[in-house]
Amino acid sequence: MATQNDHLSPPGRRRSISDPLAAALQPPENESPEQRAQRLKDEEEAKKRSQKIDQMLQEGERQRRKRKVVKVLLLGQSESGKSTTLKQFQLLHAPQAFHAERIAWRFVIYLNLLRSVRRILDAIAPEPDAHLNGLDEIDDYDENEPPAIIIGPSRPASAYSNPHFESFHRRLAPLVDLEARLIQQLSDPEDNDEKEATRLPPSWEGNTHPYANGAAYNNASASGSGSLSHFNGDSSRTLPRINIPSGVRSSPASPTTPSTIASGSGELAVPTSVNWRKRFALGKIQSPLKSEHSGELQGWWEDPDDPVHVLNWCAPVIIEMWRDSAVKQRLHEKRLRLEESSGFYLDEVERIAAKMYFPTDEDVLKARLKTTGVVEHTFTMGKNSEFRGVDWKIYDVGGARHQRNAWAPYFDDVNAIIFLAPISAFDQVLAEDPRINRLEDSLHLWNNVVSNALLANVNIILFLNKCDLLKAKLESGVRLVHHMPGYRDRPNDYDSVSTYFRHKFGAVHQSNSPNRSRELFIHLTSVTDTRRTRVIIYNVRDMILSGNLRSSALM
Ligand SMILES: Nc1nc2c(ncn2[C@@H]2O[C@H](COP(=O)(O)OP(=O)(O)OP(=O)(O)O)[C@@H](O)[C@H]2O)c(=O)[nH]1
Ligand SMILES: [Mg+2]
Repeated sequence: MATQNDHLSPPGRRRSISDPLAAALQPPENESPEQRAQRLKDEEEAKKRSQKIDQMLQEGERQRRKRKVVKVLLLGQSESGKSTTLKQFQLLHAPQAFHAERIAWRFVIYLNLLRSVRRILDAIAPEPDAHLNGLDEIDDYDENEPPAIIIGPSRPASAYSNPHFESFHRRLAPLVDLEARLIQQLSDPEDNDEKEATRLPPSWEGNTHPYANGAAYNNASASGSGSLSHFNGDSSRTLPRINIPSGVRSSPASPTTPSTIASGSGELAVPTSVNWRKRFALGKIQSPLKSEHSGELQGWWEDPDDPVHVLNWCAPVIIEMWRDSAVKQRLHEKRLRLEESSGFYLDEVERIAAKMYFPTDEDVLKARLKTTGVVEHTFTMGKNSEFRGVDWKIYDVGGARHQRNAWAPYFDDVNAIIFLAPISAFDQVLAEDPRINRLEDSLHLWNNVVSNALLANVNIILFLNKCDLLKAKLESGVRLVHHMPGYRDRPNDYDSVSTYFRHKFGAVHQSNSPNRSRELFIHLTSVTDTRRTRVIIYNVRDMILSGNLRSSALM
Protein backbone atom coordinates (compact mmCIF):
# COMPACT_ATOMS: atom_id res chain seq x y z
CA MET A 1 0.00 0.00 0.00
CA ALA A 2 1.32 3.47 -0.86
CA THR A 3 2.16 5.77 1.96
CA GLN A 4 1.71 9.54 1.77
CA ASN A 5 5.50 10.08 1.60
CA ASP A 6 6.24 7.61 -1.14
CA HIS A 7 6.82 10.37 -3.71
CA LEU A 8 9.74 11.58 -1.62
CA SER A 9 11.13 8.14 -0.91
CA PRO A 10 12.03 6.19 -3.98
CA PRO A 11 12.48 2.48 -3.39
CA GLY A 12 15.97 1.52 -2.35
CA ARG A 13 16.78 5.05 -1.20
CA ARG A 14 14.94 5.12 2.11
CA ARG A 15 16.04 8.06 4.23
CA SER A 16 17.03 7.76 7.75
CA ILE A 17 15.57 10.34 10.09
CA SER A 18 19.03 10.75 11.48
CA ASP A 19 19.80 12.51 8.17
CA PRO A 20 19.20 16.24 9.00
CA LEU A 21 18.14 17.06 5.41
CA ALA A 22 15.68 14.18 5.34
CA ALA A 23 14.41 15.21 8.71
CA ALA A 24 13.87 18.75 7.47
CA LEU A 25 11.90 17.44 4.52
CA GLN A 26 9.61 15.36 6.63
CA PRO A 27 6.05 16.67 6.67
CA PRO A 28 5.23 18.45 9.91
CA GLU A 29 3.50 16.47 12.52
CA ASN A 30 -0.20 17.25 12.97
CA GLU A 31 -0.40 18.53 9.36
CA SER A 32 -3.97 19.51 8.48
CA PRO A 33 -5.45 18.30 5.15
CA GLU A 34 -5.30 21.88 3.77
CA GLN A 35 -1.65 22.24 4.77
CA ARG A 36 -0.85 18.90 3.19
CA ALA A 37 -2.54 19.88 -0.08
CA GLN A 38 -0.61 23.15 -0.12
CA ARG A 39 2.66 21.37 0.62
CA LEU A 40 2.16 18.87 -2.15
CA LYS A 41 1.33 21.70 -4.57
CA ASP A 42 4.50 23.60 -3.59
CA GLU A 43 6.58 20.48 -4.03
CA GLU A 44 5.12 19.88 -7.48
CA GLU A 45 5.95 23.44 -8.55
CA ALA A 46 9.47 23.17 -7.18
CA LYS A 47 9.93 20.00 -9.18
CA LYS A 48 8.81 21.72 -12.38
CA ARG A 49 11.17 24.65 -11.76
CA SER A 50 14.02 22.24 -11.25
CA GLN A 51 13.23 20.43 -14.50
CA LYS A 52 13.17 23.74 -16.35
CA ILE A 53 16.59 24.68 -14.98
CA ASP A 54 17.93 21.29 -16.07
CA GLN A 55 16.56 21.88 -19.58
CA MET A 56 18.17 25.33 -19.75
CA LEU A 57 21.51 23.91 -18.69
CA GLN A 58 21.27 21.19 -21.33
CA GLU A 59 20.39 23.75 -24.02
CA GLY A 60 23.40 25.88 -23.03
CA GLU A 61 25.62 22.83 -23.32
CA ARG A 62 24.12 22.00 -26.73
CA GLN A 63 24.78 25.54 -27.96
CA ARG A 64 28.36 25.34 -26.73
CA ARG A 65 28.83 22.12 -28.59
CA LYS A 66 27.14 23.45 -31.73
CA ARG A 67 29.41 23.42 -34.79
CA LYS A 68 31.27 26.55 -35.71
CA VAL A 69 30.19 27.79 -39.11
CA VAL A 70 32.04 30.02 -41.53
CA LYS A 71 29.89 31.36 -44.36
CA VAL A 72 31.27 32.21 -47.78
CA LEU A 73 29.35 33.79 -50.61
CA LEU A 74 30.38 33.35 -54.26
CA LEU A 75 29.52 36.45 -56.29
CA GLY A 76 30.03 37.62 -59.86
CA GLN A 77 28.21 37.98 -63.14
CA SER A 78 26.75 35.03 -65.02
CA GLU A 79 29.38 32.68 -66.47
CA SER A 80 32.08 34.15 -64.23
CA GLY A 81 32.89 30.70 -62.80
CA LYS A 82 31.07 30.65 -59.43
CA SER A 83 29.55 27.19 -59.80
CA THR A 84 32.84 25.89 -61.18
CA THR A 85 34.61 27.20 -58.07
CA LEU A 86 32.03 25.45 -55.93
CA LYS A 87 32.71 22.23 -57.85
CA GLN A 88 36.41 22.64 -57.03
CA PHE A 89 35.61 23.00 -53.33
CA GLN A 90 33.53 19.85 -53.61
CA LEU A 91 36.31 18.00 -55.38
CA LEU A 92 38.65 18.97 -52.57
CA HIS A 93 36.43 18.43 -49.54
CA ALA A 94 33.88 15.87 -50.69
CA PRO A 95 35.53 13.98 -53.57
CA GLN A 96 33.38 10.89 -53.09
CA ALA A 97 30.16 12.85 -53.45
CA PHE A 98 31.62 14.65 -56.47
CA HIS A 99 32.54 11.38 -58.14
CA ALA A 100 29.18 9.83 -57.36
CA GLU A 101 27.52 12.69 -59.23
CA ARG A 102 29.66 12.50 -62.36
CA ILE A 103 27.30 10.21 -64.20
CA ALA A 104 24.45 12.70 -63.76
CA TRP A 105 26.51 15.37 -65.55
CA ARG A 106 26.60 13.18 -68.64
CA PHE A 107 23.25 14.56 -69.81
CA VAL A 108 24.27 18.17 -69.13
CA ILE A 109 27.41 17.59 -71.17
CA TYR A 110 25.33 16.15 -74.02
CA LEU A 111 23.08 19.20 -73.85
CA ASN A 112 26.08 21.54 -73.90
CA LEU A 113 27.33 19.77 -77.02
CA LEU A 114 23.92 19.94 -78.66
CA ARG A 115 23.79 23.66 -77.97
CA SER A 116 27.09 24.17 -79.77
CA VAL A 117 25.73 22.18 -82.72
CA ARG A 118 22.61 24.34 -82.77
CA ARG A 119 24.69 27.52 -82.66
CA ILE A 120 26.69 26.40 -85.68
CA LEU A 121 23.55 25.50 -87.59
CA ASP A 122 22.16 28.89 -86.60
CA ALA A 123 25.24 30.61 -87.93
CA ILE A 124 25.30 28.82 -91.26
CA ALA A 125 21.55 29.03 -91.95
CA PRO A 126 20.64 31.17 -94.97
CA GLU A 127 19.61 34.66 -93.93
CA PRO A 128 17.97 36.38 -96.90
CA ASP A 129 16.21 38.89 -94.63
CA ALA A 130 19.20 39.50 -92.45
CA HIS A 131 19.63 43.10 -93.49
CA LEU A 132 16.27 43.78 -91.83
CA ASN A 133 17.35 42.27 -88.52
CA GLY A 134 18.99 43.87 -85.47
CA LEU A 135 22.00 46.05 -84.98
CA ASP A 136 25.59 45.28 -85.61
CA GLU A 137 27.03 45.21 -82.13
CA ILE A 138 30.50 44.13 -83.11
CA ASP A 139 33.31 46.59 -82.96
CA ASP A 140 35.03 47.07 -86.25
CA TYR A 141 38.45 48.37 -85.34
CA ASP A 142 40.34 46.01 -87.54
CA GLU A 143 38.84 43.71 -90.09
CA ASN A 144 41.90 41.45 -89.87
CA GLU A 145 41.56 40.95 -86.17
CA PRO A 146 40.71 37.37 -85.18
CA PRO A 147 37.09 36.90 -84.22
CA ALA A 148 35.88 37.46 -80.70
CA ILE A 149 33.07 35.53 -79.14
CA ILE A 150 29.96 37.65 -79.37
CA ILE A 151 26.73 36.62 -77.72
CA GLY A 152 24.76 39.59 -79.02
CA PRO A 153 22.89 39.92 -82.31
CA SER A 154 24.83 38.93 -85.37
CA ARG A 155 26.02 41.42 -87.96
CA PRO A 156 23.70 41.84 -90.95
CA ALA A 157 24.59 38.95 -93.18
CA SER A 158 25.33 39.03 -96.81
CA ALA A 159 23.08 36.96 -99.08
CA TYR A 160 25.08 34.02 -97.87
CA SER A 161 24.25 30.37 -98.06
CA ASN A 162 26.47 27.51 -96.96
CA PRO A 163 26.32 24.85 -99.65
CA HIS A 164 26.37 22.15 -96.98
CA PHE A 165 23.77 23.66 -94.73
CA GLU A 166 20.85 21.60 -96.05
CA SER A 167 22.84 18.42 -95.77
CA PHE A 168 24.09 19.09 -92.24
CA HIS A 169 20.68 20.17 -91.20
CA ARG A 170 19.00 17.06 -92.52
CA ARG A 171 21.53 14.68 -91.13
CA LEU A 172 21.59 16.31 -87.69
CA ALA A 173 17.81 16.49 -87.44
CA PRO A 174 17.62 13.60 -84.92
CA LEU A 175 19.32 15.88 -82.44
CA VAL A 176 16.19 18.04 -82.31
CA ASP A 177 14.27 15.27 -80.67
CA LEU A 178 17.19 14.33 -78.49
CA GLU A 179 17.63 17.84 -77.08
CA ALA A 180 13.92 18.14 -76.36
CA ARG A 181 13.94 14.74 -74.69
CA LEU A 182 16.91 15.57 -72.49
CA ILE A 183 15.48 18.91 -71.49
CA GLN A 184 12.20 17.27 -70.63
CA GLN A 185 14.05 14.87 -68.36
CA LEU A 186 15.87 17.74 -66.73
CA SER A 187 12.60 19.55 -65.96
CA ASP A 188 10.55 18.85 -62.91
CA PRO A 189 7.64 16.73 -64.10
CA GLU A 190 5.60 17.61 -61.02
CA ASP A 191 5.49 21.34 -61.41
CA ASN A 192 7.07 22.43 -64.65
CA ASP A 193 3.84 24.20 -65.59
CA GLU A 194 4.16 26.68 -62.80
CA LYS A 195 7.76 27.32 -61.88
CA GLU A 196 10.66 28.64 -63.83
CA ALA A 197 11.29 25.44 -65.66
CA THR A 198 14.28 24.14 -67.47
CA ARG A 199 14.52 26.16 -70.62
CA LEU A 200 14.32 25.06 -74.17
CA PRO A 201 15.74 27.32 -76.80
CA PRO A 202 13.00 29.71 -77.96
CA SER A 203 12.52 28.41 -81.42
CA TRP A 204 11.77 24.94 -80.10
CA GLU A 205 8.60 25.91 -78.27
CA GLY A 206 5.65 24.02 -79.70
CA ASN A 207 8.05 21.79 -81.63
CA THR A 208 6.90 21.44 -85.21
CA HIS A 209 10.07 19.93 -86.53
CA PRO A 210 9.41 17.43 -89.32
CA TYR A 211 11.76 15.00 -87.58
CA ALA A 212 10.28 15.48 -84.15
CA ASN A 213 8.57 12.14 -84.33
CA GLY A 214 10.22 8.83 -84.98
CA ALA A 215 8.88 8.24 -88.50
CA ALA A 216 10.74 11.07 -90.14
CA TYR A 217 13.77 10.28 -88.03
CA ASN A 218 13.81 6.81 -89.48
CA ASN A 219 14.09 8.28 -92.95
CA ALA A 220 16.91 10.63 -92.10
CA SER A 221 20.33 9.46 -93.03
CA ALA A 222 23.29 10.44 -90.91
CA SER A 223 26.33 8.34 -91.58
CA GLY A 224 24.32 6.26 -93.98
CA SER A 225 24.43 3.02 -92.06
CA GLY A 226 23.01 1.36 -88.98
CA SER A 227 19.54 0.49 -87.85
CA LEU A 228 17.54 3.31 -86.34
CA SER A 229 14.39 1.47 -85.39
CA HIS A 230 15.08 1.58 -81.67
CA PHE A 231 15.54 5.36 -81.66
CA ASN A 232 11.93 6.09 -82.48
CA GLY A 233 10.47 8.83 -80.32
CA ASP A 234 6.91 8.77 -79.08
CA SER A 235 5.10 11.05 -81.50
CA SER A 236 2.18 11.48 -79.12
CA ARG A 237 4.45 12.85 -76.39
CA THR A 238 3.91 16.49 -75.60
CA LEU A 239 6.84 18.69 -74.75
CA PRO A 240 6.98 20.46 -71.40
CA ARG A 241 5.90 24.06 -71.29
CA ILE A 242 9.05 26.08 -71.10
CA ASN A 243 9.61 29.67 -69.99
CA ILE A 244 12.02 31.60 -72.13
CA PRO A 245 13.38 34.88 -70.78
CA SER A 246 12.65 37.59 -73.30
CA GLY A 247 16.30 38.70 -73.18
CA VAL A 248 17.48 35.61 -74.99
CA ARG A 249 14.80 35.35 -77.65
CA SER A 250 16.36 35.23 -81.01
CA SER A 251 14.91 36.48 -84.21
CA PRO A 252 12.47 34.08 -85.79
CA ALA A 253 13.85 31.45 -88.11
CA SER A 254 13.83 32.50 -91.67
CA PRO A 255 11.07 31.11 -93.89
CA THR A 256 13.63 29.16 -95.84
CA THR A 257 15.06 27.55 -92.74
CA PRO A 258 13.88 23.99 -93.12
CA SER A 259 13.49 23.33 -89.41
CA THR A 260 13.77 24.93 -86.03
CA ILE A 261 16.98 23.22 -84.98
CA ALA A 262 19.20 26.04 -86.15
CA SER A 263 18.01 28.99 -84.15
CA GLY A 264 17.94 30.33 -80.64
CA SER A 265 20.66 30.79 -78.04
CA GLY A 266 18.66 30.04 -74.90
CA GLU A 267 20.79 28.67 -72.09
CA LEU A 268 20.16 25.65 -70.00
CA ALA A 269 19.06 26.52 -66.48
CA VAL A 270 17.52 24.38 -63.79
CA PRO A 271 15.82 25.81 -60.71
CA THR A 272 17.60 24.79 -57.52
CA SER A 273 14.40 23.04 -56.39
CA VAL A 274 14.86 20.38 -59.07
CA ASN A 275 17.03 17.51 -57.94
CA TRP A 276 18.27 16.71 -61.42
CA ARG A 277 21.46 15.06 -60.18
CA LYS A 278 19.53 12.36 -58.40
CA ARG A 279 17.18 11.89 -61.29
CA PHE A 280 19.93 11.58 -63.86
CA ALA A 281 22.07 9.44 -61.62
CA LEU A 282 19.44 6.76 -61.28
CA GLY A 283 15.86 7.54 -62.18
CA LYS A 284 15.82 8.07 -65.91
CA ILE A 285 18.44 5.56 -66.85
CA GLN A 286 16.35 2.49 -67.30
CA SER A 287 17.57 -0.59 -65.48
CA PRO A 288 20.77 0.95 -64.17
CA LEU A 289 23.38 -1.65 -63.45
CA LYS A 290 26.18 -1.29 -60.94
CA SER A 291 29.65 -2.64 -61.18
CA GLU A 292 30.18 -5.31 -58.57
CA HIS A 293 33.64 -3.97 -57.85
CA SER A 294 33.40 -0.20 -57.93
CA GLY A 295 29.65 0.19 -57.39
CA GLU A 296 29.66 2.65 -60.30
CA LEU A 297 26.73 2.74 -62.66
CA GLN A 298 27.28 0.99 -65.92
CA GLY A 299 25.42 -0.80 -68.66
CA TRP A 300 23.20 2.15 -69.66
CA TRP A 301 24.47 1.79 -73.20
CA GLU A 302 22.52 -1.44 -73.43
CA ASP A 303 19.32 0.52 -73.05
CA PRO A 304 18.19 1.28 -76.64
CA ASP A 305 16.48 4.48 -75.43
CA ASP A 306 19.62 5.92 -73.92
CA PRO A 307 20.48 9.27 -75.58
CA VAL A 308 24.01 8.12 -76.29
CA HIS A 309 22.81 6.12 -79.30
CA VAL A 310 21.41 9.13 -81.20
CA LEU A 311 24.49 11.15 -80.34
CA ASN A 312 26.81 8.35 -81.30
CA TRP A 313 25.03 7.97 -84.60
CA CYS A 314 25.25 11.71 -85.37
CA ALA A 315 28.82 12.13 -84.11
CA PRO A 316 30.51 11.71 -87.53
CA VAL A 317 28.31 14.45 -88.98
CA ILE A 318 29.02 16.78 -86.06
CA ILE A 319 32.76 16.22 -86.55
CA GLU A 320 32.44 16.75 -90.30
CA MET A 321 30.53 19.99 -89.78
CA TRP A 322 32.96 21.31 -87.16
CA ARG A 323 35.90 20.65 -89.54
CA ASP A 324 34.18 22.00 -92.65
CA SER A 325 36.14 24.94 -94.05
CA ALA A 326 33.00 26.77 -95.26
CA VAL A 327 31.54 26.44 -91.77
CA LYS A 328 34.77 27.71 -90.24
CA GLN A 329 34.69 30.66 -92.62
CA ARG A 330 31.11 31.45 -91.68
CA LEU A 331 31.87 31.31 -87.94
CA HIS A 332 34.86 33.55 -88.56
CA GLU A 333 32.69 36.05 -90.44
CA LYS A 334 30.20 36.01 -87.61
CA ARG A 335 33.01 36.29 -85.06
CA LEU A 336 31.60 33.35 -83.20
CA ARG A 337 34.41 31.76 -81.18
CA LEU A 338 32.75 28.68 -79.83
CA GLU A 339 36.08 27.48 -78.39
CA GLU A 340 35.74 30.19 -75.77
CA SER A 341 32.14 29.61 -74.91
CA SER A 342 30.83 27.72 -71.91
CA GLY A 343 30.37 23.99 -72.23
CA PHE A 344 32.59 23.59 -75.29
CA TYR A 345 33.08 19.93 -76.22
CA LEU A 346 33.23 20.10 -80.03
CA ASP A 347 36.90 19.12 -80.08
CA GLU A 348 36.08 15.95 -78.16
CA VAL A 349 32.97 14.66 -79.90
CA GLU A 350 34.40 11.23 -80.55
CA ARG A 351 35.11 10.65 -76.88
CA ILE A 352 31.93 12.29 -75.53
CA ALA A 353 29.64 10.49 -77.97
CA ALA A 354 31.21 7.08 -77.35
CA LYS A 355 28.72 4.52 -76.08
CA MET A 356 30.53 3.89 -72.79
CA TYR A 357 31.44 7.52 -72.18
CA PHE A 358 31.76 8.34 -68.48
CA PRO A 359 32.45 12.02 -67.63
CA THR A 360 35.88 12.79 -66.20
CA ASP A 361 36.43 15.37 -63.46
CA GLU A 362 37.56 17.85 -66.12
CA ASP A 363 34.41 17.25 -68.16
CA VAL A 364 32.26 18.01 -65.14
CA LEU A 365 34.22 21.18 -64.39
CA LYS A 366 33.69 22.34 -67.97
CA ALA A 367 29.97 21.53 -68.00
CA ARG A 368 27.71 24.55 -68.09
CA LEU A 369 24.44 24.71 -66.20
CA LYS A 370 23.26 28.18 -65.36
CA THR A 371 22.35 28.71 -61.69
CA THR A 372 18.94 30.05 -60.80
CA GLY A 373 18.31 30.75 -57.12
CA VAL A 374 20.86 30.07 -54.42
CA VAL A 375 22.66 26.79 -53.82
CA GLU A 376 24.06 26.08 -50.36
CA HIS A 377 26.83 23.56 -49.77
CA THR A 378 28.25 22.57 -46.41
CA PHE A 379 31.69 21.03 -45.99
CA THR A 380 32.98 19.84 -42.67
CA MET A 381 36.66 20.18 -41.93
CA GLY A 382 38.24 16.76 -41.52
CA LYS A 383 39.63 15.28 -38.31
CA ASN A 384 43.19 16.04 -39.35
CA SER A 385 42.57 19.65 -40.19
CA GLU A 386 43.66 22.35 -37.79
CA PHE A 387 40.11 23.68 -38.25
CA ARG A 388 38.38 20.40 -37.38
CA GLY A 389 34.85 20.79 -36.13
CA VAL A 390 34.27 23.80 -38.34
CA ASP A 391 31.60 23.80 -41.03
CA TRP A 392 32.31 25.69 -44.19
CA LYS A 393 29.08 26.87 -45.78
CA ILE A 394 29.33 28.09 -49.35
CA TYR A 395 26.53 29.87 -51.15
CA ASP A 396 26.52 29.84 -54.95
CA VAL A 397 24.13 32.38 -56.47
CA GLY A 398 22.80 33.02 -59.96
CA GLY A 399 24.83 35.83 -61.53
CA ALA A 400 22.47 36.88 -64.34
CA ARG A 401 21.06 40.36 -63.90
CA HIS A 402 17.56 39.29 -62.89
CA GLN A 403 19.06 36.94 -60.29
CA ARG A 404 21.08 39.53 -58.43
CA ASN A 405 18.36 40.79 -56.09
CA ALA A 406 18.56 37.38 -54.39
CA TRP A 407 22.07 38.23 -53.15
CA ALA A 408 21.37 40.89 -50.51
CA PRO A 409 19.68 38.66 -47.89
CA TYR A 410 22.97 36.74 -47.63
CA PHE A 411 25.00 39.86 -46.82
CA ASP A 412 23.88 39.96 -43.19
CA ASP A 413 25.93 37.21 -41.66
CA VAL A 414 28.46 36.26 -44.30
CA ASN A 415 32.12 35.95 -43.23
CA ALA A 416 33.80 36.15 -46.62
CA ILE A 417 33.05 36.82 -50.26
CA ILE A 418 34.83 35.30 -53.22
CA PHE A 419 34.10 37.61 -56.14
CA LEU A 420 34.78 36.28 -59.62
CA ALA A 421 35.48 38.57 -62.57
CA PRO A 422 36.15 36.80 -65.89
CA ILE A 423 38.81 39.08 -67.35
CA SER A 424 38.87 37.27 -70.68
CA ALA A 425 35.43 38.78 -71.34
CA PHE A 426 36.71 42.26 -72.19
CA ASP A 427 35.43 41.93 -75.76
CA GLN A 428 32.09 40.28 -74.95
CA VAL A 429 28.62 41.51 -74.14
CA LEU A 430 26.13 40.25 -71.57
CA ALA A 431 23.84 37.47 -72.78
CA GLU A 432 20.96 39.18 -70.96
CA ASP A 433 21.71 42.64 -72.38
CA PRO A 434 23.87 42.84 -75.50
CA ARG A 435 24.37 46.59 -75.03
CA ILE A 436 26.57 46.01 -72.01
CA ASN A 437 30.20 44.98 -72.14
CA ARG A 438 30.89 42.10 -69.77
CA LEU A 439 34.00 43.59 -68.22
CA GLU A 440 32.24 46.89 -67.54
CA ASP A 441 29.45 44.95 -65.88
CA SER A 442 31.97 43.11 -63.72
CA LEU A 443 33.63 46.36 -62.65
CA HIS A 444 30.25 47.89 -61.86
CA LEU A 445 29.23 44.87 -59.76
CA TRP A 446 32.61 44.85 -58.05
CA ASN A 447 32.18 48.50 -57.12
CA ASN A 448 28.74 47.77 -55.64
CA VAL A 449 30.08 44.92 -53.56
CA VAL A 450 33.21 46.61 -52.19
CA SER A 451 31.39 49.85 -51.39
CA ASN A 452 28.50 48.13 -49.60
CA ALA A 453 28.41 49.25 -45.95
CA LEU A 454 26.81 45.98 -44.84
CA LEU A 455 29.89 44.17 -46.09
CA ALA A 456 32.42 46.55 -44.56
CA ASN A 457 33.85 43.91 -42.22
CA VAL A 458 33.64 40.99 -44.59
CA ASN A 459 36.82 39.50 -46.05
CA ILE A 460 36.86 39.90 -49.81
CA ILE A 461 38.84 37.72 -52.15
CA LEU A 462 38.91 38.57 -55.83
CA PHE A 463 39.39 35.89 -58.48
CA LEU A 464 40.36 37.48 -61.79
CA ASN A 465 39.18 34.41 -63.62
CA LYS A 466 39.40 32.74 -67.02
CA CYS A 467 43.09 33.66 -67.31
CA ASP A 468 43.62 30.68 -69.64
CA LEU A 469 41.12 32.15 -72.09
CA LEU A 470 42.59 35.63 -71.65
CA LYS A 471 46.03 34.35 -72.54
CA ALA A 472 44.77 32.48 -75.63
CA LYS A 473 42.77 35.49 -76.74
CA LEU A 474 45.68 37.92 -76.46
CA GLU A 475 48.00 35.45 -78.18
CA SER A 476 45.54 35.15 -81.05
CA GLY A 477 45.89 38.90 -81.58
CA VAL A 478 42.78 40.41 -79.98
CA ARG A 479 43.80 43.80 -78.65
CA LEU A 480 42.55 45.08 -75.31
CA VAL A 481 42.88 48.72 -76.32
CA HIS A 482 40.19 48.26 -78.95
CA HIS A 483 37.72 47.49 -76.19
CA MET A 484 39.21 49.58 -73.36
CA PRO A 485 40.74 52.71 -74.87
CA GLY A 486 42.16 53.58 -71.43
CA TYR A 487 44.69 50.80 -71.90
CA ARG A 488 46.46 53.06 -74.40
CA ASP A 489 49.75 51.80 -75.83
CA ARG A 490 50.68 49.32 -73.12
CA PRO A 491 51.91 45.92 -74.37
CA ASN A 492 49.15 43.52 -75.35
CA ASP A 493 50.66 40.52 -73.57
CA TYR A 494 49.22 38.43 -70.76
CA ASP A 495 51.47 39.76 -67.97
CA SER A 496 50.82 43.41 -68.79
CA VAL A 497 47.09 42.95 -69.29
CA SER A 498 46.56 40.88 -66.13
CA THR A 499 48.61 43.38 -64.10
CA TYR A 500 46.47 46.18 -65.53
CA PHE A 501 43.28 44.43 -64.43
CA ARG A 502 44.74 43.70 -61.02
CA HIS A 503 45.43 47.40 -60.51
CA LYS A 504 42.10 48.47 -61.95
CA PHE A 505 40.03 46.25 -59.65
CA GLY A 506 42.35 47.01 -56.72
CA ALA A 507 41.92 50.76 -57.25
CA VAL A 508 38.12 50.45 -57.15
CA HIS A 509 38.38 48.69 -53.81
CA GLN A 510 40.86 51.19 -52.44
CA SER A 511 38.79 54.21 -53.40
CA ASN A 512 35.34 52.92 -52.48
CA SER A 513 35.66 50.48 -49.60
CA PRO A 514 33.99 51.82 -46.43
CA ASN A 515 36.65 49.93 -44.47
CA ARG A 516 40.06 51.48 -45.22
CA SER A 517 41.93 48.79 -43.31
CA ARG A 518 40.38 45.89 -45.18
CA GLU A 519 43.02 43.90 -47.00
CA LEU A 520 42.08 42.73 -50.47
CA PHE A 521 43.35 39.38 -51.72
CA ILE A 522 43.58 39.07 -55.51
CA HIS A 523 44.26 35.84 -57.38
CA LEU A 524 44.70 35.28 -61.11
CA THR A 525 42.72 32.10 -61.69
CA SER A 526 41.52 29.57 -64.22
CA VAL A 527 39.10 27.70 -62.03
CA THR A 528 38.70 24.82 -64.48
CA ASP A 529 42.36 23.99 -63.78
CA THR A 530 42.18 21.68 -60.77
CA ARG A 531 45.85 21.59 -59.85
CA ARG A 532 46.32 25.35 -59.67
CA THR A 533 42.91 26.07 -58.18
CA ARG A 534 43.53 23.55 -55.41
CA VAL A 535 46.52 25.56 -54.15
CA ILE A 536 44.57 28.81 -54.31
CA ILE A 537 41.60 27.28 -52.50
CA TYR A 538 43.83 26.02 -49.69
CA ASN A 539 45.29 29.51 -49.29
CA VAL A 540 41.93 31.19 -49.38
CA ARG A 541 40.36 28.67 -47.03
CA ASP A 542 43.08 28.98 -44.43
CA MET A 543 43.08 32.74 -44.68
CA ILE A 544 39.30 32.98 -44.30
CA LEU A 545 39.06 30.42 -41.54
CA SER A 546 41.91 31.67 -39.40
CA GLY A 547 40.86 35.29 -39.86
CA ASN A 548 37.25 34.67 -39.04
CA LEU A 549 37.77 32.23 -36.26
CA ARG A 550 40.23 34.50 -34.52
CA SER A 551 38.15 37.63 -34.93
CA SER A 552 35.07 35.89 -33.58
CA ALA A 553 37.09 34.19 -30.81
CA LEU A 554 36.03 30.78 -31.99
CA MET A 555 39.52 29.31 -31.85
N1 LIG B 1 38.32 27.96 -69.85
C1 LIG B 1 37.76 28.31 -68.69
N2 LIG B 1 36.45 28.08 -68.51
C2 LIG B 1 35.92 28.44 -67.33
C3 LIG B 1 36.67 29.03 -66.30
N3 LIG B 1 35.84 29.27 -65.26
C4 LIG B 1 34.64 28.82 -65.62
N4 LIG B 1 34.67 28.32 -66.87
C5 LIG B 1 33.55 27.76 -67.63
O1 LIG B 1 32.63 28.80 -67.82
C6 LIG B 1 31.31 28.31 -67.76
C7 LIG B 1 30.50 29.13 -66.79
O2 LIG B 1 30.94 28.88 -65.49
P1 LIG B 1 29.93 28.76 -64.27
O3 LIG B 1 30.74 28.33 -63.10
O4 LIG B 1 28.76 27.95 -64.65
O5 LIG B 1 29.48 30.28 -64.14
P2 LIG B 1 28.56 30.94 -63.00
O6 LIG B 1 29.30 32.12 -62.50
O7 LIG B 1 28.16 29.91 -62.00
O8 LIG B 1 27.31 31.40 -63.87
P3 LIG B 1 25.76 31.59 -63.39
O9 LIG B 1 25.34 30.32 -62.75
O10 LIG B 1 25.03 31.89 -64.65
O11 LIG B 1 25.76 32.75 -62.45
C8 LIG B 1 31.41 26.82 -67.40
O12 LIG B 1 31.25 26.06 -68.57
C9 LIG B 1 32.81 26.68 -66.86
O13 LIG B 1 33.35 25.42 -67.11
C10 LIG B 1 38.06 29.27 -66.53
O14 LIG B 1 38.78 29.80 -65.70
N5 LIG B 1 38.53 28.90 -67.75
MG1 LIG C 1 26.35 29.09 -61.51
